[in-house]
Amino acid sequence: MQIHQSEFIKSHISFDSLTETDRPEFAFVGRSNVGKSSLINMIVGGKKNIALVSSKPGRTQMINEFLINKKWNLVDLPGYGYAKTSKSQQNKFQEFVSEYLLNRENLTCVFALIDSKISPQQIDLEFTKWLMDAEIPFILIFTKADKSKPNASLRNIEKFYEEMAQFCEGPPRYFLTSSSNRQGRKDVLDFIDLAIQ
Ligand SMILES: Nc1nc2c(ncn2[C@@H]2O[C@H](COP(=O)(O)OP(=O)(O)OP(=O)(O)O)[C@@H](O)[C@H]2O)c(=O)[nH]1
Ligand SMILES: [Mg+2]
Repeated sequence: MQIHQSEFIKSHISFDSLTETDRPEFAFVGRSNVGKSSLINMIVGGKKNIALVSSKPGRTQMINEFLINKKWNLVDLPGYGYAKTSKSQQNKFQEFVSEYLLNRENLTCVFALIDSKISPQQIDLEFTKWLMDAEIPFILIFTKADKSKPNASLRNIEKFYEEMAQFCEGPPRYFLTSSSNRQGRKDVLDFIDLAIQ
C-alpha cells in the first residue's frame, strides 16, 4: 500500500467526542515512551511528522485520530505505566483507553507495542492478557529494533511469547520495527492493506 494522504483529524479527551464512522480503524497502544507516535510517523507520515514525538514520556494524553488515504483511521492512544504521572491521572488514562478499546465499533485491530530492547515487562504482559480476555483483535509490534543486535531482539520476543503462553493459546502474530531505520514498515502496511479489503 502506498500512503498518498495522511491527515490529523482531531484530539479527543473523552471517548464520547470521537466521531462515529464506518471507516476501519487501527489503534497504537503501549507503554509510555515505547515509540507509538514515532512509529505512526514512520509508517504514514510523509516528510512532515503527523504525530507528536516528545523527549519527555507521557506526552500523548489524548486520543489522536488520523485519516489515511481518505480510507482508514489510525489512532494514537495515551501510553500506560508512566510512573511520574499521578495515580489519578493514570486511572483516568486507563478508563479512557479501555473505554475506547472495548466500545469502538469500527476498531479493526489494535497494535500493541512492546520495546524489543528489554526483557518481558509485567505491565505489558498484563495488558496483553487484558486484550485477550476482552477478545479485542490485536497483534504485537516490537519497537526500537535498531537499538540492539537482531539476536538480542529476537531473544526478547521469544521470551515474551514464552511468558504469554501461560495465558494464551492462539498467540498473536508480531512484527519487528524501527522508526529510525524504517524496518517493518512494509509488514505493517501490508497487514493493514489486507485487513481493510
Ligand atoms: N532508536 C530509536 N528510538 C526510538 C524509536 N521509536 C521511538 N524512539 C524514541 O523513543 C522516545 C519516545 O518515542 P515516542 O514515539 O514519543 O513514544 P510514545 O510511545 O508515543 O510515548 P508517549 O506518547 O509518551 O506515550 C523518543 O525519544 C523517540 O525518538 C526507534 O525505533 N528507535
Ligand atoms: Mg506518543
